[in-house]
Amino acid sequence: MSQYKEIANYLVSAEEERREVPKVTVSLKPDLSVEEAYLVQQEIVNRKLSEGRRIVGPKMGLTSFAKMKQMGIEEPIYGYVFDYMLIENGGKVRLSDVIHPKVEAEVAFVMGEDLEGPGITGAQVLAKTEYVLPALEIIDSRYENFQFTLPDVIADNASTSRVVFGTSLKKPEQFELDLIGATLSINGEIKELGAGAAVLGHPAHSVAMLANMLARKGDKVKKGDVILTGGITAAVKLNFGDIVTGKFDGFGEVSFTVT
Ligand code: 0L1
Ligand code: MG
Repeated sequence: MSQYKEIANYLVSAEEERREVPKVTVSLKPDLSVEEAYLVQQEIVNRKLSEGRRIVGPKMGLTSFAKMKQMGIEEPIYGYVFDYMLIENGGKVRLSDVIHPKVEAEVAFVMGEDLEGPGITGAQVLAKTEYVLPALEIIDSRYENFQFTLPDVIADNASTSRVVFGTSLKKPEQFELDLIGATLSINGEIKELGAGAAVLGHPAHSVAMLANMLARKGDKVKKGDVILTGGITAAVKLNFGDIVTGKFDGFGEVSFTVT
């Protein structure tokens, strides 16, 4: 078995057994590079597909300039959302299904056509988008204390765990997505807020960058993909009993309860 597959199995076991594990770079592979980390991530994707899971869409992470500066990186990262990660709007996230979850508010895109990089622009993304919708992403690093290096978090499928999509589908031309304000409340108290511009200046730039990054491995954004573009707000830790609500100005509301 390749070392990438071994690391992928290590991370999938942590996810399935709901336990945090030491970072890959602590001892399994201290010299793991970003390129190798994406090969590990691909092994995770292959394993889930072979188990009958379906990809909902790729997602972007670390898209705020603040997070990129904090991690010392110049471009965001991507991972994949699978069907088993979906929670219905108004539904429940069970703490026993996850490790140490956090939530962030995001804008999602539903693609009406394929987007093949390199050279894709935000304007091209908007022209090929069928709908946009609000979402809450639950991230859940498999690593101890939610701490990692850049290769670690890429290998760990960008901490992807659960997603609640809103039920209001909007046409992208109805909105200036960079100006949409969002609040993230827990038990009625606003914990974080932000605007669409927190995502690389405009959420469409995030999808463009995703298409351009996927092109490096000969892949593309596909018609029908539902894409999380990155956090408008910082991520907030979840606790038992939390009622979580994301309100997006004129765009919709998304909520779930932690049980
Ligand atoms: O979706 C995200 O922005 C998460 C990317 C990975 C970083 C993290 O877990 O905070
Ligand atoms: Mg996210």
